[in-house]
This record gives sequence, C-alpha cells and structure tokens, in this order.
Amino acid sequence: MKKCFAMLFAFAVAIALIPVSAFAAHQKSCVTLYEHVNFKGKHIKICSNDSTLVNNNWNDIASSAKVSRGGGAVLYEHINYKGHQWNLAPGNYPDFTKRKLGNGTWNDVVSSVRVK
Ligand SMILES: [Ca+2]
Ligand SMILES: [Ca+2]
Repeated sequence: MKKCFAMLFAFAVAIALIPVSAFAAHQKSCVTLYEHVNFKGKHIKICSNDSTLVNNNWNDIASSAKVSRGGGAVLYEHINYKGHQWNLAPGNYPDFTKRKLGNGTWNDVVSSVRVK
C-alpha cells in the first residue's frame, strides 16, 4: 500500500511540474534590424527593450528585420515607444517599404523597439 501511495505521489508531482517546464521554455524574441531591404547592409541584434535607437546610431535606418522565436517584437515610429507601432510576430520582414505608415511607409522610421 505504501508503494502505491509513493507512485501516486510521484505521478502527482510529475503532473504538477508540466506547466512549470512549459513556462521555463518561454523565451523572449530578439529582433535583428538591417540597414537595407532583404537583410542587407549593417545590422544590429536587439534582445532587450531599447527606448532610443539614437544612442547606437540606428535612428530611422531599419529597412528589414528578422524576429527570432519568442513573444515577438514591437517597432515604434518615435523614441520612448511613441508614435505608430508595428507588432511583429516571430518571422522575417524583408521589406519595410511595403508596409504602409500614414502617407509613407515604415522604411527608415523605427526609433525604438520592445521585445516580448
Ligand atoms: Ca534603410
Ligand atoms: Ca523615427
């Protein structure tokens, strides 16, 4: 009987651990910005929120991006997460000139970035 309880206990612990391991598997995305379309020119990899790309000379430069597996990323028109925003799911975005923003496009516009 004791052995039976021990097995039941082990089973219960295993079940309880499943959501924990699923949570631990969650990862934040990184976003890599590229100077030109089709992932050309210089690039910068961003793995934590960046309130102003001005500091690393990346203001209004990005023309394509790749977002790694995770919660995705948000691009902002202005610094400090202001202006229009563009939610990116993990994946490749080869040409910002094709993404409308008002009368223009998202090409050479991004000034701050959040990763999720
Ligand atoms: Ca550019
Ligand atoms: Ca801007």
